[in-house]
Amino acid sequence: MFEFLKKLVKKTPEKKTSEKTPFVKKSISKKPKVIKPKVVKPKVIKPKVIKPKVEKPKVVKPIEKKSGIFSFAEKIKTGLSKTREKLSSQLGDLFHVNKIDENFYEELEMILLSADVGIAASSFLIEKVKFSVKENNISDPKKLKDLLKLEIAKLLEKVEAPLIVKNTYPFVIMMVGVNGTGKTTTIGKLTKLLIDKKHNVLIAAGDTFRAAASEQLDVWGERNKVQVISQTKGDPSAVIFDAVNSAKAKNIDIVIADTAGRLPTQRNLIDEITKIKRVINKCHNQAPQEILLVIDANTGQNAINQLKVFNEALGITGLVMTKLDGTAKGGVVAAIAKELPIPIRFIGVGEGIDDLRVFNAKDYAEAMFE
Ligand SMILES: Nc1nc2c(ncn2[C@@H]2O[C@H](COP(=O)(O)OP(=O)(O)O)[C@@H](O)[C@H]2O)c(=O)[nH]1
Ligand SMILES: [Mg+2]
Repeated sequence: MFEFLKKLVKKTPEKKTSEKTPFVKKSISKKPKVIKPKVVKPKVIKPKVIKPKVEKPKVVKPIEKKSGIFSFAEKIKTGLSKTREKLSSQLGDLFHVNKIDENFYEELEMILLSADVGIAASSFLIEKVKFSVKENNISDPKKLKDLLKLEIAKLLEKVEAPLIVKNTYPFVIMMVGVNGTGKTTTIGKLTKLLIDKKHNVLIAAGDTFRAAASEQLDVWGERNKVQVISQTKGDPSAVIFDAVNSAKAKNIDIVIADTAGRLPTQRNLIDEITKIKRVINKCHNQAPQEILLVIDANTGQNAINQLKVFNEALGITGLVMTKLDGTAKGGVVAAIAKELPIPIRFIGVGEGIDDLRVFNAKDYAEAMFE
């Protein structure tokens, strides 16, 4: 028995020791190597999971901003489509010519004149373009379009000065211009813009010469939910005087005064509107703070004459160029910028309440070309 047991005992430890040593040696040397990377791995994975979560909103924001800017510029582009279509087809033909020479410039000048840019502004722009072509060694006529666009934008910057409502309430805006240019319609659109800027507005129906003028203003008043002050067969100065005093009493920020555009003679018209200006000034020594001349873009070069006449009589502080949507004469703003640079505050691109835009030189130049 003992012999047998001894044999058994001897055999087992021999086997154990012989098996243990290689096993232990292997396990000690391998285990820490396996554990270390396991600890590191989850640290690498975690930030990978967080990153895409942070990136997602960053992608959404620029898309929103881009679409906003895009849609605004697009509206001006639509308004100027007739001018752009005409310029593009003519310039397209011209740019098929290979050489930039004197003939090329002469034709370019004719194209600018046809878009009512006017002689002074056209020759000014051609000189600028010629200079840039020499400076930059440009030989490809197609590159000229960008150059021209840039020079027009620079010229138009002279008349880019948006209307600022000064803190001298009531701020009185007097609308003047010849008959049919769009004074009454612009009052309706401008009221909307000012209401959107949180101003309260009162309208004075100062065109007592045309029977339907006051009814037309009532419609715009209702659309904008603002009061329109009028008198049947009243004196225009008296109507506007009442309106400014009423605005003072009611703490209303802005009074927009409509005026007649046609009287039996031009002298009568000028006499009446200069009288209105004096009367407004009696109500408030800083008013009218803004005298807006409304010009129909279809008038083309005659716009300069209208501007001269009204400016000499009243001192025009700003312009509204209307009906740009229906004309190819959109270049007239460049003529104004060159010949009598009075700020173009707004442009009218349609008959709707939202069809008045703040004038911006770069957007305008961009919208003039394809
Ligand atoms: N297409 C277009 N029509 C306009 C614009 N502004 C005014 N009109 C239209 O021109 C006409 C004369 O406008 P109105 O405001 O009565 O001119 P006012 O005599 O100067 O007061 C109306 O039929 C208006 O709808 C414009 O920007 N675009
Ligand atoms: Mg009118």
